Amino acid sequence: APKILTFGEAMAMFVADNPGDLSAIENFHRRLAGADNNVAIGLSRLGFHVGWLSRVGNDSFGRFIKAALTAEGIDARYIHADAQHPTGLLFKERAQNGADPRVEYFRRGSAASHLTIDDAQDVDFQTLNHLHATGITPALSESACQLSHHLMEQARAHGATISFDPNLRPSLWPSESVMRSTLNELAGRADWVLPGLSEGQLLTGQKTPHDIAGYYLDQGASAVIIKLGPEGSYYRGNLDGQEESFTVAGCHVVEVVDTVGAGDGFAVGVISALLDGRTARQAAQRGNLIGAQAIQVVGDMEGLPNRERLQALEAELYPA
Ligand code: KDG
Repeated sequence: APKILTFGEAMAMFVADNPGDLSAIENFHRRLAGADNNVAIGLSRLGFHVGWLSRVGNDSFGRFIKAALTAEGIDARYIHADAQHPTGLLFKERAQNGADPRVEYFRRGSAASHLTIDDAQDVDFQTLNHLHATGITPALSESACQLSHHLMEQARAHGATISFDPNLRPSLWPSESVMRSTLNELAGRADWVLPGLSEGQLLTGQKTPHDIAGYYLDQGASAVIIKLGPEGSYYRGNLDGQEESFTVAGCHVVEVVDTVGAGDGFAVGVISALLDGRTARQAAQRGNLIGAQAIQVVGDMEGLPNRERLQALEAELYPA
């Protein structure tokens, strides 16, 4: 059974061939999207045995998702088919000049929004080392939110570590206050909390990385790593024995092609490094490094490196 588990909604994503408002775009390229499955792909490329739990529709896009993830080496045993509801879709503007592109979702009522606790029935928690959760899944529906709580609770009860990326998607939530309280509650179940700076500010009401981290450390996290964009990342936690905090500089990026997926790449770097037994500093560095790879391509996950490429990049950037 998989050693690492992620869960949530994957979508077929249509990226506009040209810049401009989507209403005027005729041609799109199809890719794969979904924050949690991006993380699954990144970890699988690094050689981890990863499972991804979800529901996909009994349609061409559901088959596309399952085939794409299987081709990436992801264990598909927890991908359930839902004959009643369609696979979610997403359309994305062509990004320009490094700005965040706009997206339009067609995912309300999707197969993945019908995820429930029942979908976790067959999960083998005994063999699980790590669970990665995002703040998108609990936004999909009440039942998907219950599943998020359930998986985190069970993972913790069985001694697995848990990472949590809040991944704020305000348009998917009924209100900002529900988003805030739900995500803070879920973060309270995690060991490693990975917000972006503005996400952390919005969720905790704190201003500085130090205070945002303090909020989640008080809730029981052992590490908070805050993404600072081009400025790198900030770590505060007690992973390596005693509490420490530091900032790790960002990586050089040749050209920002599309920022979407940076946070997922960051999570891949942090999780893989910590599971590899690296220090907190090395984990923050690897998060920056892989996040920087993700933004130099149009899609979310095309830039995620395999083990060999990662070793070459690390040797170049952080010579021993
Ligand atoms: O992190 C990347 C995701 O934002 C993208 O793949 C789409 O999952 C997605 C979402 O809900 O925005």
